[in-house]
Amino acid sequence: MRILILGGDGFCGWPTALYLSHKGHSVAILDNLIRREWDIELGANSLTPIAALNVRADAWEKLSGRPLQIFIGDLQDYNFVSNAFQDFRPEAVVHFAEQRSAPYSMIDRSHAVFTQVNNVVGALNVLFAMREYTPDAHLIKLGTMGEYGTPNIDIEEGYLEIEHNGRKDVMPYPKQPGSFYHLSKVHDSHNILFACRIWGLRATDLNQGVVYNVDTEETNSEEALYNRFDYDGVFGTALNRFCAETAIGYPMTVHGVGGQTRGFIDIRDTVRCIEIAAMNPAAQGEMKVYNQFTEQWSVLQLAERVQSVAQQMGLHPEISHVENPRVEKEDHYYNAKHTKLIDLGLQPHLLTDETIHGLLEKAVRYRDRIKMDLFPARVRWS
Ligand code: NAD
Ligand code: USQ
Repeated sequence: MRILILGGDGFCGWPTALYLSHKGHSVAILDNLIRREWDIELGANSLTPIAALNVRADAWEKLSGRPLQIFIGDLQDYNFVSNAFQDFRPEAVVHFAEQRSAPYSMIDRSHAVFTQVNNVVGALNVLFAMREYTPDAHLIKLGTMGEYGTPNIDIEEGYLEIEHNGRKDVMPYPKQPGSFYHLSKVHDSHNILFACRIWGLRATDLNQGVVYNVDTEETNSEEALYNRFDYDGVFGTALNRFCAETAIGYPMTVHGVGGQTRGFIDIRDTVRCIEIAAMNPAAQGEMKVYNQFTEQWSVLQLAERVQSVAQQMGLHPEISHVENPRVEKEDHYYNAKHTKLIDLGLQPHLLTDETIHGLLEKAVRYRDRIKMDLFPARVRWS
């Protein structure tokens, strides 16, 4: 298939591009490289060294013999988006290209506005380009489990059957997101559903949980292909941050009591889920929704898993309960369905001690690159 990866220079997009290229698909990457600018803005860096996009793409072509076509530009620029769609004519479009940090979206008014404009306008431009140039293509859009929030009932995969005053209907599951970033994903979901309904587009909305681990077989094959490893308080996510912190003896930053429970997924399963979605396109006019995670953990449970593996490695892991900078429930019911991708053939990499060991090892190897002052999460919700 001809697959266009929007956001293909990012944490999920780069390994997905290589995985699908390795599987024999014709892959193009579209990215405006803004993620690298946010690192500069925040004084942050990837724990692992990451090559420039043209350098990593050349390294991949040299290794695999498979070129990656590159489009550098902004999804907010419709002329650029139109040209890329007319040039590449994708059969599937994988959309990762958004501002994806909840803390970044909560810094202040301008970061909240930027996040929602970037994400909502970018996704709208993709929908219009698909309608105009590739109406049969399949949109695979990254949403997030955080769209649902933490309701006191089971979370279904996208839709909920409701009975009201004696009548029944199937409707989008109610959304109670926890940041302006997560809200942008809710807005996208509504726009995509509407575009499917009125224009007959096909789409799959993947409500992904928190991604952990860093590399896939392809990105691990040489240093020029390494994936980014975010560990700072804005873009770093729970388990990976705990490993980076432990690697230099910094106490793991569990927010509050740590009972916050989320769905988690290994990056190796992320790339496979995208492949599964691509191989099972939605029908014309349909928006499928899958919950893309494999296990639920509380953040304290994750910290304890890291602690146990790190002790076996002779490290000295500590867990600290820092004041929670977010407004979120720290002790709550959580039971989210996630069977649809398994039914389609996903064989999950569940969280093993070996995976945590690998992450800790990588963090120890690059510990000199860690800037300790990036660990505290300083962005406050209230
Ligand atoms: P990332 O920030 O590493 O990558 C996003 C990429 O998109 C970056 O390379 C960035 O330069 C590019 N981009 C952003 N805005 C753009 C624009 N307007 N035009 C062109 N390119 C643009 O993020 P990620 O971790 O790879 O996440 C990818 C997607 O998956 C996001 O939509 C995110 O919401 C979703 N997701 C991520 C996680 C996670 O834990 N990382 C979990 C659930 C869902
Ligand atoms: N947390 C800690 N300590 C830390 C970091 C986080 O206790 O050092 C807690 C947070 O308070 C939160 C939970 O861990 O309760 C998850 O936070 P996170 O930073 O790991 O992830 P989150 O902000 O939810 O966002 C990440 C990605 C985002 C994606 C989302 C999936 O950055 O793009 O949408 O995971 S989900 O959480 O399912 O919405």
